[in-house]
Amino acid sequence: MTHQPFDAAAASAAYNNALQVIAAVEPTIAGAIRAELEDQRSSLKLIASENYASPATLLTMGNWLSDKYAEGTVGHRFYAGCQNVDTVETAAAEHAKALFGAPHAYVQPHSGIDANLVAFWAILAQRIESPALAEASAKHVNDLSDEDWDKLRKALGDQRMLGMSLDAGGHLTHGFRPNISGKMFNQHSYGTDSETGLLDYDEVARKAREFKPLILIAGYSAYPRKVNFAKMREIADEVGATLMVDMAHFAGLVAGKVFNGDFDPVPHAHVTTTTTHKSLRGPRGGMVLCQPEYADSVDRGCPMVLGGPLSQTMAAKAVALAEARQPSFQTYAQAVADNAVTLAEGLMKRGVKLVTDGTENHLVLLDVSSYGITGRQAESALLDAGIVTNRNAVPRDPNGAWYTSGVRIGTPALTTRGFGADEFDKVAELIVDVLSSVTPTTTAAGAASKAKYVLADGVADKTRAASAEILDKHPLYPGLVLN
Ligand code: DSN
Repeated sequence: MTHQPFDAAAASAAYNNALQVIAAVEPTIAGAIRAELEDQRSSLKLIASENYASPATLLTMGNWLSDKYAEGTVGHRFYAGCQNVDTVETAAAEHAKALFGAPHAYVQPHSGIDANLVAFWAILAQRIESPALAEASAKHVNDLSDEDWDKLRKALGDQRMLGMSLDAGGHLTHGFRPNISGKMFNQHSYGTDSETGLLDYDEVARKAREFKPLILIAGYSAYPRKVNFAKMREIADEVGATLMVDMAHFAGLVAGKVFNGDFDPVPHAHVTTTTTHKSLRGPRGGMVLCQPEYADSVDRGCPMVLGGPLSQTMAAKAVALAEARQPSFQTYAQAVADNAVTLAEGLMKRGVKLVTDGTENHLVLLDVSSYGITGRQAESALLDAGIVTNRNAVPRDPNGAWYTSGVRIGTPALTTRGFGADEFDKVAELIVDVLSSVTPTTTAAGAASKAKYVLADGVADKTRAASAEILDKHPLYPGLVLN
């Protein structure tokens, strides 16, 4: 049982009463909330970045803390009457520091992108030697003149960032064009070895020496292996870069001590960012942890790049982080990693090609090209059968980022439901049954479609029935009953 324990009778009463209050005003929304619980209960949720937060965490977000403005930091707000927000923000930051052994925690970011933006600006403010930036960062952001901003933009023009390429599993916010980070920074990427699919630290070091980045960024959203952050720090130190780690995907494995020593980013990175809702199993939001020399700049996140903090979400972060500090979270995190290995082995023994031929974290990346289909067709066919995943590019993907040749699958959510080795082996079998039953449709010109397909008759129903059998044995929020 890896659910966070909760009082099912109290949670049922709370949700039934809340839904009654909501339905009296807008029944459509009460209906959608009910339907979402039903959908989540009845599908195999394998999206690597999703999880199920506890009722305590979820309930903490629905209250009057939401109504308070609190721009600024604890004890230094731009609004009066923030004493309770101060309590909430302090509790969340203290839990984060204790859980991750971080010298400083900033819990205001609303999302992972926001956390990364806060980190980028903090690093720029701390590191840029340009007189324009030094002058600008010595002032409070509200005191910058138009002329200061002009100089600042010019000073920022050629700042360099080295991060993992998107198709190797890096993230959009690590300097890629569609994101602001790709406009703020001149970005170069390191990839993975073309044979093994593994991160090649010698290549990272070579590129770092050549490119001399201001920021070396580590972290990923689709790389199925752990990263040696001690090595990454050595590389950063050699070239004078700031090491920033985005641990959004694997924060739960760090919190649960599955990743420790060289593989724990927090003691090695100057700045570590994360989301709180993935493997960490908290509310939807972000967070920045950093070494003391970055703390003042990080704390300027609001109003530098963030709107007023979401006090109700900071409160929920405190609750979820308190949960993650309990020994049971370590059991959960280890089960997430063990289940990923079972899933990987279950898929490989049935003939599926996995990027890196395995996993060391919470996710596996399937290369579905041997089935003659794209990632998009695989994702859609699996969804038809009640298996929720997402398509993802594989390294050097010939089908690009839209159709892709891969499907990314993660274990955090179903492990929360209590799935273990037997269940994940069965999940592997169901996935392979579906993938083997998909045929791309052919266009009028005789080419295979990259999006359309036919799933053999009966496969979706058979898979849904088999899934329902396992899901029924591992109910989501056991004992929580809606009227
Ligand atoms: N959207 C998240 C994911 O699915 O990995 C990262 O931003």
